[in-house]
Amino acid sequence: MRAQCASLVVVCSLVAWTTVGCTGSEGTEEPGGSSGAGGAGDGESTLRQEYSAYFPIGAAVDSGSYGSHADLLTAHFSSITTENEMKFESLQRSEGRFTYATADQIVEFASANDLLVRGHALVWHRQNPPWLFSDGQGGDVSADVLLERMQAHISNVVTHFKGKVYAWDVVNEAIMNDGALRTAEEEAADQQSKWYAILGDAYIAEAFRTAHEADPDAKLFYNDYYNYLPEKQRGIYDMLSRLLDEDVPVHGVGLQCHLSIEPSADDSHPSYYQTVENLESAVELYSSLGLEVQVTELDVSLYVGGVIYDEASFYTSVTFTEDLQHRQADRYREFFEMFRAHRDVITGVTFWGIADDNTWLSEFSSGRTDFPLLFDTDYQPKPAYDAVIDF
Ligand code: 9MR
Repeated sequence: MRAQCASLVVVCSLVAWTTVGCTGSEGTEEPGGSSGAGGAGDGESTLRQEYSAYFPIGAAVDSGSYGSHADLLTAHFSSITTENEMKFESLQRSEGRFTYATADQIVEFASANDLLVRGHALVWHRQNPPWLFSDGQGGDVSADVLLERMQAHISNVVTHFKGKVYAWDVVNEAIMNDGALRTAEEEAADQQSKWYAILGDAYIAEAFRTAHEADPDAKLFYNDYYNYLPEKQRGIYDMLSRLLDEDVPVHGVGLQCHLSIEPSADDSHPSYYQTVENLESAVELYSSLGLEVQVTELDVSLYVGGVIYDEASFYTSVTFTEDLQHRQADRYREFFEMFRAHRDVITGVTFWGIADDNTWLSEFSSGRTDFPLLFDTDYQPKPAYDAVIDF
């Protein structure tokens, strides 16, 4: 029964995608070259076209980048995700006052340009407004009140974007590296979950139920990182399996996929396990539950896990040599081969940004810059782009 429902979801998603995807993926010329401000030149094929028979290709956008990168976005992408603009603190900074203006502008741009919209993220342990978990007197709010606040937020937001946002990351990052649920006891403060502290694991099922009630047509995702870690992968699988057994309306799993140019050499570092095989096993495991899978936040950093970098070794446009550009391209190529091989269950691949001038990986206060996407800081296609489009 479970598998049947989910394959219906996959079919529906493909039908929906076909209606927005470009027809005629007959581009004959080599990509690259005279792409002007980053859009494709005449006769050049685009990512959107080349992948129209596979899955939508998405990009995370922010309040500025959807305008500044409009040429690239509309030429190459068929889906967008708001990078920060639909997070709890962005939409309900003070209780009961919803601020939709920025997100609405992005959604209008998407609808004017035939782009699907993924909503990110309804319930997360980060980027929440201070009032959310507070009783207003210095303590935590009660479980009853927090549950009401969560339901009110999800209902309001999902209803507001009904028919415009086709998929939601409903719960983000609820599982730790060892496969256990994220609790309030995690060592680092920024890893702790107040949702779990106050509501226990019940918040997860309730979040999905509330979102489904608000928009029964939206696809509801559980989204997380490090899916290549065997224990985390098993923990996510077990949680999803329990949710499905309880008839909780979860339709898919998001694999964030913040990758590095190579796996870590240090076996105590999570990215030691960052191989195509390990990620593929996550795709197979989750889809065996009848769930669809989306790659939701893809990028390939130049920095390798477990290696210590300092100002002198931070990459710049000069030290991002041709050799490195081609190694990054090879890394993209091997993952995309796997994604394409699983197009029956992978229903979207989204990059976490558009071009290298605007990436969360260069947000560090240390000044560390990174070059993790397919288009360079001048919006021109990189070798990584060729690796993804030539197959
Ligand atoms: O890209 C986002 C960045 O601009 C924010 O500063 C950061 C704050 O937490 O969140 C980033 O996006 C994250 C996403 O929401 C969830 N998965 C990890 C992403 C990168 O940190």
